[in-house]
Amino acid sequence: MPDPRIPSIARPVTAIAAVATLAALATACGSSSDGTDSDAQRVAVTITDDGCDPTDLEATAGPATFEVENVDSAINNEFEVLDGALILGERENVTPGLSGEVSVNLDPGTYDIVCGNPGNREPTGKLVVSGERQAATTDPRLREAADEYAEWVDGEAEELVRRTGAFVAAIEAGDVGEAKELYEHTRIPYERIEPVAESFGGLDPAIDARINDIAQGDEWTGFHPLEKALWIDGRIGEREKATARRLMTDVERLRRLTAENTYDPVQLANGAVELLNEVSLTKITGEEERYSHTDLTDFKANIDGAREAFVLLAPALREIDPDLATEIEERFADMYAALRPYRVEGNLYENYEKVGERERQELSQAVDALALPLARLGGQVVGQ
Ligand SMILES: [Cu+2]
Repeated sequence: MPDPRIPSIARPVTAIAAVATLAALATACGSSSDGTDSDAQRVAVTITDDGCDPTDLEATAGPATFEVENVDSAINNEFEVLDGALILGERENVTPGLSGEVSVNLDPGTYDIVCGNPGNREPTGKLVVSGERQAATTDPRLREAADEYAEWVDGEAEELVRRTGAFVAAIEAGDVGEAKELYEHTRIPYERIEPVAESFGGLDPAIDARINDIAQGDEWTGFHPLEKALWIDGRIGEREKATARRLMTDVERLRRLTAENTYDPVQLANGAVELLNEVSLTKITGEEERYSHTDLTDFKANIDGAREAFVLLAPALREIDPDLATEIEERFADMYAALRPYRVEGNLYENYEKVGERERQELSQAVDALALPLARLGGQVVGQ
């Protein structure tokens, strides 16, 4: 998936670590609906054509909120903090003129940072975190939320393995009709937990890459080459059977990784935001399921995944910031109301080709309206 490396630009190391006045904000954070978040330190970073400005960042261990701004870069639009191959936090889709936030709990150490785009996620600089390791979360309700989320993700991964097993069996049997029947249903648990898969580096591209994500000479694997074979070519050959077996191995690996994974409450909030980003970047556009046109079913699964994370955080959020809790609740209700007319049965939704331009716009607006308050969730949860 990543494109050839952009040469790193030699630049003097500038660093900022904007530490907010802890005491003042700590007393105010019980009811901060004014957009001021918890007592996390705030670190400003600007996305430019060349990477991040400043190129390298400094922070102290503990909760941190990165304020990401894109003034005028038409090339780059996302910011990531990487712990080796793992994505610790990211903010995507920050197009020119926009800004956004991502909150994370930082342990001491050196991290790679990326100011890039979906086609280029090569590190552009470093983040150096000093100080003592901090306990991530002290609020017992948030810890409970994170534990319950881990269990839920596990259950979804298990369901994914089960459904993929049936789908792969149909491919192995060369049964195009049966495989097409199972495809849409099979992908639902994946789309619900996609940010977790994404956090494991190469696993998401292996399972879910589209043809345009693949660098020349790289092998295209996962669901989407099978989608193309089923809907466009209408045939299953040895190559597709091999792709299906590889897919099975990859989803089993995902399940093993989720089984031992634990979460920081702020990751639930970040995952919810990423799912909304997924919807606006790949579902509204019809990019994700361009052969089967099952985008709306993925769309609903992404929303369900975000909703699960929110529902688990909600009891704590209602005390931290009741207005934000209510606002997110209402926007979720609007989102589901906007999707409802397209429901076919169960969790399956209308063929996206039948959804007109104006209707797509309406869905997109509901997503944006939900994404806005949801983006403030992480800042309220981090450091609690
Ligand atoms: Cu996807």
